[in-house]
Amino acid sequence: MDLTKKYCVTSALPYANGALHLGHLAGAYLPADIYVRYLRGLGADVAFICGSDEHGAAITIRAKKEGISPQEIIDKYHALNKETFEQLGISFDYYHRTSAPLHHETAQAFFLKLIEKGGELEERVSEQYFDEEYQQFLADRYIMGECPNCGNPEAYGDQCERCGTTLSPTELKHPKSMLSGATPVLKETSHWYFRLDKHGDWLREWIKTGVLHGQQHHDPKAWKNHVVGQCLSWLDDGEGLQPRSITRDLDWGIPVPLPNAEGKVLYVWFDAPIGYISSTKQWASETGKNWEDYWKGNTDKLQLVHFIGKDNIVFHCIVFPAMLKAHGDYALPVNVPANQFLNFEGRKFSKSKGWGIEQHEYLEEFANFPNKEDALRWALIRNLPENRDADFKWDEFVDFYDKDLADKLGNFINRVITLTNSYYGGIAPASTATVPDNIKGLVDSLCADIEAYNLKAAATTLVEIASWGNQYLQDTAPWTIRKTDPDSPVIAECINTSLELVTLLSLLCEPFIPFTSVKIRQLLNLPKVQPGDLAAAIAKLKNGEALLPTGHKVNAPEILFAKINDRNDKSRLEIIERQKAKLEAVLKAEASTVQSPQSSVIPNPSSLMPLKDEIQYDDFAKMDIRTAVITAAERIPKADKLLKLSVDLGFEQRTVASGIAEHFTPEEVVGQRVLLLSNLAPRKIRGVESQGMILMAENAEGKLSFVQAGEAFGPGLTVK
Ligand code: B3M
Ligand code: ZN
Repeated sequence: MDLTKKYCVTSALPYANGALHLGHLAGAYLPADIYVRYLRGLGADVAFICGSDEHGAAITIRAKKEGISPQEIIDKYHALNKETFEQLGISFDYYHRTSAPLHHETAQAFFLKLIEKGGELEERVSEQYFDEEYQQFLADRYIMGECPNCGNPEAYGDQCERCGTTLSPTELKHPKSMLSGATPVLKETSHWYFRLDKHGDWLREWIKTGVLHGQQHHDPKAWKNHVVGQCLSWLDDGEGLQPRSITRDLDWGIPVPLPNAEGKVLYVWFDAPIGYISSTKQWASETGKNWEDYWKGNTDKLQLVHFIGKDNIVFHCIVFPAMLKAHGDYALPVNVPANQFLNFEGRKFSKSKGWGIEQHEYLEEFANFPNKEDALRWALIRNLPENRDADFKWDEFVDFYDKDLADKLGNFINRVITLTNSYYGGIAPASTATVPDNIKGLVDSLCADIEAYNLKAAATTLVEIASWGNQYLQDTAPWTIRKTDPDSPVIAECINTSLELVTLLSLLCEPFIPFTSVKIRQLLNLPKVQPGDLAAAIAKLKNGEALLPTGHKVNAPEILFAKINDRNDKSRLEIIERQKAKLEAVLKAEASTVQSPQSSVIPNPSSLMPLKDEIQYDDFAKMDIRTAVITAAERIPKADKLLKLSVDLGFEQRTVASGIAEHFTPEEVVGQRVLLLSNLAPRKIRGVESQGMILMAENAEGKLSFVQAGEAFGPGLTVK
């Protein structure tokens, strides 16, 4: 790590229209906190920046639903998210908010600079849906209609949540305004477009090779494969980069700072990333720093890193860098280590279905759980979705806590402090002991893993060091030597070596489980870890110097982690069992709704498709439905909901893009017998020419299953 450079580390600005769940924590916040705490431990000059994203249609829709103002919505959730992050030890240097005047000024100045540069923004007139009752143009999310690809009647104007197809409002069939419910009319309006299409060449080279202006800007091999893959498929997608509209007709957002822009605001995804800059400005103004040192300058002076979830990759690797480059004054990110998604007990987090737990709910429901913050941090760290989706399970939460924290780390530390007190009255005996060489190697690999954003691997190494300590004590067995030779120097050597390891662990664990680091430092009678302490310790390891001064007196021992699975005290396990019981209740309710249609609980009508309008036999006769078999399947980059299927019709092969990727893996569907609507006009979906549609049945909870003919029916047969 080059400590002569400054570091600006950002985490995605969460929308202030709802609480955050554990998946958000594992995605963009906890990884960033680990990385920044490590940097601080090295003594780096780092700014850790975040804040609330407070504009956009989603907030106004939430406000309308709750019958309160958008300002009340953002005030509520800005405060909740800010406080919850603090309680969980996510140590931002500043948590700002995009409704702040400073951000409005910063975003407007950014916009005007692009106007002034010329050629970066252009005004275009287009037809947009207008709600005549509300006398308001409709943002994409305010329009709902039938998806032209999969028939979902509740597709939004920008995307179909069912098949994942990106849509534009005019593609929806039977569009309805979500404000009045009426059919909207198309009306001319003008908006400003960012000429993203002019940036494709340098972006492609920058993403592929790390080269910018002919210089090596960053190491492209240091970027995660799935990030580069998504960017390149987006850049190389048939349509390539298009000019992007960056203003909206909305009454909530940052006014467009131009005389002829009455009633228009900056598009939320234009202003939000600029929120990183305004948050840094606010922090710098309160700390006497120069904000430009953290946003301007080449990579031998400044390292800019964005931590995000995978759904924000395009905005952070393509759109925002293009905006920064177009503006001309700003640095570009040297890495965007986006995480994949965390699922919860095998399913997606879903507040409406009661599946999952929000950060603040965890803190409330685990209020009496010892080490609740680090228990959660550790469980998430050991299962971070760094390169593929991961799944949070309560049983694993218990295992990681009991096996890693209680049995290995806590047990080792407790034995060392206890032995130091009982053998030497708490005073480290004279000895030349230092950290063993093999441990130095583990420290190097732990640091290298953090610097490469392999945080899960780094955490595993931390446990390995504690395990080595336990084994070392067991093998040396000072308690046995003491019986016959109480003054043996081996005992002093062993205790001191172990104290050195405990001191080292108090430093190495700080980025991961900071609350525990404080406790270990108390047991060692040392101050909390300070910026630069890790670097100083690593230097001592290299020079073969001891971390603890001879004669240092430790405090009395205290158990750090009482096991959850404790037959003498079920209280901690009961808290976990209550969480699992909540999920069992959700599953039971679902099962009773689906299995007994005559049940008193009528399935949510919007999830059981209402009957469509009556048709004639001739309408049905136009469809040519055939039996078929899926012979191959693969994911489509950048389209989480789609699978690309090869389908055997018996007399020919077809390719179909099917919106089932959230329900089935490619492996699960190969060999599946299906029914194919075989004469549906071919359609290009995310670069795939889709030739037909696989028929699926959907239950009350949105789960899909294949519709198929009997076993004996091979491919190519006609369905009548
Ligand atoms: N608020 C989307 C999200 O919360 C958006 C991130 C903005 S980062 C500049 O995932
Ligand atoms: Zn669809």
